Amino acid sequence: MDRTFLMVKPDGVQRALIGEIISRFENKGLKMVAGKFERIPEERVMRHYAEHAAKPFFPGLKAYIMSGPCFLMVWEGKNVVAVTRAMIGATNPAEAAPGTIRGDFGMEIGMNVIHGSDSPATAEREIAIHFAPEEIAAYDRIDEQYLYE
Ligand code: IDP
Ligand code: MG
Repeated sequence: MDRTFLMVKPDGVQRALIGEIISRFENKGLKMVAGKFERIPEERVMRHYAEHAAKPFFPGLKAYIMSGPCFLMVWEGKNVVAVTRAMIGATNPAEAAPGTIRGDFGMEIGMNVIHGSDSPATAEREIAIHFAPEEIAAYDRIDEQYLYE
């Protein structure tokens, strides 16, 4: 089954949105297979956001992600990367469609509540940065026969 890396960012944690966000993905039919609550060490923040390291917003992004604990997750489901990116919405919450997480819960691009991998290859890379294989627990959900044809 396809996997992705999702993370409630420090603003989402402080605004007590972890439960709401998990509920959205659970209700959709996706399956959480790993989760942990932590302040991400600098070295992993740098690896995670390596593609943005040279951009002008990077110092602010790094300070934001390290400003408090995050809730890091691995989720499984058919086409999970595209499905969760659609549910998360556009990068800038001011432009994200209503009904998406960023559209419903954010105001500005620098405080956009949640991260989601943008491709299957990115997902594999990001999962490996944040989780050891033994932290991921595969299992069957009892409703899978009514989620998948
Ligand atoms: P994404 O999270 O929707 O994939 P990316 O372009 O990969 O968006 O940017 C990564 C993160 O960097 C964003 O989620 C946001 O937190 C931050 N970011 C991106 N662009 C800006 C900006 O112009 N100003 C401030 N922060 C930004
Ligand atoms: Mg991205």
